[in-house]
This record gives sequence, structure tokens and C-alpha cells, in this order.
Amino acid sequence: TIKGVLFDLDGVITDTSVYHEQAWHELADQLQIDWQPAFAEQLKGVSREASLAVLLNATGHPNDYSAEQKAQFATEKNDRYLALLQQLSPAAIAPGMTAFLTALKAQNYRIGLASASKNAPFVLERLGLSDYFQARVDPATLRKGKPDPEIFSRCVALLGLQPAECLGIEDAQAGIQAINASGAVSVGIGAKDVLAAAQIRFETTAELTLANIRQQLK
Ligand code: B16
Ligand code: MG
Repeated sequence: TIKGVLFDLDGVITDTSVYHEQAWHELADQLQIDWQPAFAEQLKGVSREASLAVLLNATGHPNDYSAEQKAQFATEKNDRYLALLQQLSPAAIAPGMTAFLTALKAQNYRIGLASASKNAPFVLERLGLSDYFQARVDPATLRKGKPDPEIFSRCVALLGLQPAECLGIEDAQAGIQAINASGAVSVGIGAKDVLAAAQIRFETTAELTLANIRQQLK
């Protein structure tokens, strides 16, 4: 039986993935890197440093950049992202999400956060959702990012549960892979072609209810 739910943040609880994409796109323009439509999915769920590596690899000469330059680019991207986050308020909570979290809490499910974002505490604060989460993995302490299962395995342990007792909810390919590898049950939010590996899938968070999950689990 399911006793806990592990949440991704960007693209699941709120649509900040569009802000991440915009900030990376602006950095790519600044560095004269042609923006490829495939970047949008490739950057989801992936750490800031690994995301930068995806962009620089597209230049064909990623080794031309020094460690200092890379750190500077990552800082510039984050500054742009933080500026975009100024618009964030509880109005930006994904459809149905507050009702889902409230239902989980009322039925004593344990709730954990498995976001790769170092900005996650700030985002949850801006949305007014911090109090729902009993456990949060600090992404700065991870040895490997998604698609490695580490972030979900750690979240399961922090909740004091076994992987098979948990649902993991994700919008990213790398995230679904990570959940599957952790042994938790993967719930994808988004398009079928992107999230084919998800065990359960909903087009949007509006369909994310305990009843709908139970029905698909059968
Ligand atoms: P930051 P998630 C991920 O969050 C985003 O999907 C990904 O696009 C971003 O690069 C990563 O966080 C790191 O974010 O630069 O704020 O530390 O989807 O795992 O909640
Ligand atoms: Mg995400």
C-alpha cells in the first residue's frame, strides 16, 4: 500500500519550468548558442551545472570555457531565473495541487520534496506551500542528479518508508527514470510521447486525485 508521495517541484507543483527555459534561452542567446527545441525537455529536472553542460556541448567546443566562466554563466542564468520568480505567488500553484496536497495530509500520507532545484525552499515559500512537506532532500548534498535514483531514494528514507510504499510525481524524462530506478511508483504529468516510461500518467495536475491514482494502480 502507498503511504507516501514524493514531489518534484518545477513543472509539477508550479510551472516554473517555463521560467527555467526562458532563463537558459536568454543565456544561450547571449553566448550565441543556437537554441534547439529539444533543449526544453533535456534541461528539465537536470541540475544547473548539468544544464549548462548541455548548452556548452552544443557549441562543439565546451572545453574552451574555464571553470570561472562556467560558474559565471550559471550565476547569470540563476539571476535571470530569480528575477522571473518575482512574479510568483499562490496564484501560480498548478491546477488541483492545493486540493491534492490537502487530501494527502488529511489522510495521513507522508509528503516529501525531491526537487533538483536549490531555489526550491524559496519557491515553496512564495507559493505558501512549505508546511505540507515533512521531508525535503537538499540537492546540494547529492552525489548524482536525476536520472540517478539518489534524490528519490533519499526522500523515501527521510519519510521512513520503503520505495514501493511511495508514489513519485514528475514532469521530466530524467525524473521518471530516476523514480523507476528507485523502486517507487512513477506518476508522470505531461505528454505521452515524453513520459512513455511513467507507470501512471496524467495530462495535467488537474487530474491528480487519489481516486484517479487508485483507479490507474489497479
Ligand atoms: P536550480 P525539479 C529542476 O527542478 C528543474 O527542472 C531544472 O530545470 C533545473 O535546472 C534544476 O531544478 C536546478 O534548479 O538552478 O534552481 O538549482 O524539476 O527537480 O523540481
Ligand atoms: Mg520538474
